[in-house]
Amino acid sequence: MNKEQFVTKLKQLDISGKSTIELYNEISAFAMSCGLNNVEKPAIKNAYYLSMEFLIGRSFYNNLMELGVLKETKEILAEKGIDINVFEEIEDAALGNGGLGRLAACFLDSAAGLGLPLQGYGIRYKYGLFKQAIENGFQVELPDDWQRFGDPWSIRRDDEKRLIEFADMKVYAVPYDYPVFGKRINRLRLFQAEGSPEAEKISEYLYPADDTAEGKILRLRQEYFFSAAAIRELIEEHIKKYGKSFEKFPEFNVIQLNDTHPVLAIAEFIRILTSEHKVIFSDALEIAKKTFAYTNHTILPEALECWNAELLKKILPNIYAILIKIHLKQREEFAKLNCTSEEIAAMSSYSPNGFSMANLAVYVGKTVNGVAKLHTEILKNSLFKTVYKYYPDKFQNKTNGITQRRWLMLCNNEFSSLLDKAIGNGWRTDISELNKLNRVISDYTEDFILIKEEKKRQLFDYIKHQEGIDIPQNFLAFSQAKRLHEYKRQLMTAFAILEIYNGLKDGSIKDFVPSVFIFGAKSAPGYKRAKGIIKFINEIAEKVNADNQTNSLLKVVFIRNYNVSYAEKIVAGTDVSLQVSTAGLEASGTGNMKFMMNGAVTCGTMDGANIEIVELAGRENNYIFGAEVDEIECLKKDGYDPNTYIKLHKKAVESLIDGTFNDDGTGYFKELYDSLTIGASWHNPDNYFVLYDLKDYVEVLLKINGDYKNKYDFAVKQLRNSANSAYFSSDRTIKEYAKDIWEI
Ligand code: 26Q
Repeated sequence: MNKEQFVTKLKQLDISGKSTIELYNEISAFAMSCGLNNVEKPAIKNAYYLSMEFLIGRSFYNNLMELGVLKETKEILAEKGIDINVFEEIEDAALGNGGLGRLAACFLDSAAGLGLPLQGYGIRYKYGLFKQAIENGFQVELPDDWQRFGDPWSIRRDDEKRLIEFADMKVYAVPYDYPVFGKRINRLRLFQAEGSPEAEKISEYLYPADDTAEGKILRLRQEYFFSAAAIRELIEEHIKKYGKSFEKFPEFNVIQLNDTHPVLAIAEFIRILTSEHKVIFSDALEIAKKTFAYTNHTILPEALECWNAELLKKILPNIYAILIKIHLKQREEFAKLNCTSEEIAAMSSYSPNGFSMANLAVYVGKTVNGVAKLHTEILKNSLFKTVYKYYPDKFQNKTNGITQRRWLMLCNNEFSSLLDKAIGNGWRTDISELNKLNRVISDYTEDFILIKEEKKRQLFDYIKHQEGIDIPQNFLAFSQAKRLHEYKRQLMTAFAILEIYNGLKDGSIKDFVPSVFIFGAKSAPGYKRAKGIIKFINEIAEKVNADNQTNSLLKVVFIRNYNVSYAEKIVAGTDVSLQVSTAGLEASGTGNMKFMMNGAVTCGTMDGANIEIVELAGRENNYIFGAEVDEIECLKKDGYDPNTYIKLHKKAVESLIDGTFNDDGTGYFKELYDSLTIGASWHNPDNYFVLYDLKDYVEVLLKINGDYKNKYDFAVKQLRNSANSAYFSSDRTIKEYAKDIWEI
């Protein structure tokens, strides 16, 4: 970055009569041109991150920070009478649903920050994840037209567009390049589909479901579209530099598949090598086996993609043919290993159900990784048990991480400054130095209490402004912010709140410290139960907040349109992070890490990365409750009857059906009740053990409430969490990928 040049330009900027959006575009353009001044030479070996989602959030503040001019920009604008916060009007680029997409964005940030050559490939959706409105307590989806603010952080590359062919149409993939600033400048290349109105549909919408493997043609087209564009480009680049020596391809390229969504890239790679460059099939497959690596992000069966054979044959006949060939080769290989027919069936990428993208990825992938210790163990011992038996060396763990630049430095300047004072500013470039805080916690606890209060005040002010709900400053803040899903158990939190509310009303709960429960969550538009849960929480919020007998003690807020920018405020202003998924089902979680780093305690189950959080920060500094994986397994085996537990929570649970709350005749609440008590054709009653864990949950929430009376000791626990959070920096995660998988 040429800082002087930027500062001069900014000082000369004439602001008169310009709208915020115009200023945003001009300042961003200055930063782009100065930031791109000295792009270094491409690396010899690059890692490529193929992902359907990049949940970037707002680029403006982050990029100015990475370019080292955020402070100057703030000052220069202030001189001109502009508060830098006006740019919060520019909405996020939400080209992702949740954890998987945000992880991709954190990884790009960390790689650039560390100077590692990691390049991203994805789709430039015209509309990102829907904007969420709440009408009468119900979620309503509105289109997210993020480009209406302009897109000054990208460069369109018409000269590098490529043609992608389906059986029934041809589509141009036009690249848009987003520089990722850091110690080196990497590139996120997002493809936009063009050529005809049908073609344009391919990159029109982000799939808003984060769980269902619906066999939708459009989804198939999206997956192939960007995977094929990326692969074609990489092969052409290789030929340009090294000729047709494809056996050398893995020396210069490694391709990380972000879940199964880009797995067709494997077939496309083999297709191009065999049909366009006359490489023999088995050689092409061997090269692919050295090039691709696969990350799994979920074990939920409904999220494991399986492509229907007829559909593939129709839309992508050449890819279909390659997939069949891979499958035959695979069977040969398994037979040589003397696998039983059950084992072959378990590992096979083709079955009467269709083509299993996960089985293809683990077969071809040189490595397979889970995203937290427990999750990787589950992959080895359950989901991919058979593969693990025959190919144990493929399996690795790579516990997720988050970038401390966005999730601490940018969102919590106040705490960051305190850290500078307490341990020096070395942690800003080497996050492992955060551990030093452990030695001086008692010297800075009082300061930290004040900072937490300030961040809480900022959050509550924002909530007041956005949601119109007043939360007094002294309230203890609990937050559950994540996608709405049954396994994440927001419903269990809703019941726990009702238990507390009822206890306050009947006087059985005494000496209660005023508390607020903050929810942020979007439901997939077609996910009825999740939508029912949102309505239920909003009904509870309305009742509880309006009750003058209790509302000086208890409040509930369901924030609208939870997104990256809102998250930045929530993680900094929260005391207690709620991470209460059914044990075994949350692959990792990354929100848990953001809260931890900002000094919140975790109230959670032994699931995903929570386990590693308490390992590092101490179980005594967090609040763990509920059934662990083994216990859940036993319950499933021995038969679990939720009706024996309902008795303990009759009033709360029956409020779904006894007229306490109103779902406007949608039937949502009755359906939720039935899901707990009688189950449905596709699952047992209370499939996620909400009622089983509820009693412990309420107890632990009350314990936290009691502990908070000693503010000092509570703040020490919070600081212990932050002081031990360096491990959850995505810098650490990326270094592990670079060393153990990518060899860059
Ligand atoms: C599949 C088929 C059809 C349509 C959509 C999908 C689909 C889309 C998104 C399936 C899964 C996803 C996203 C999954 C996801 O976000 N998983 C989360 O990944 C995080 C990063 O590793 C983890 O921290 C979370 O625990 C995990 O839930």
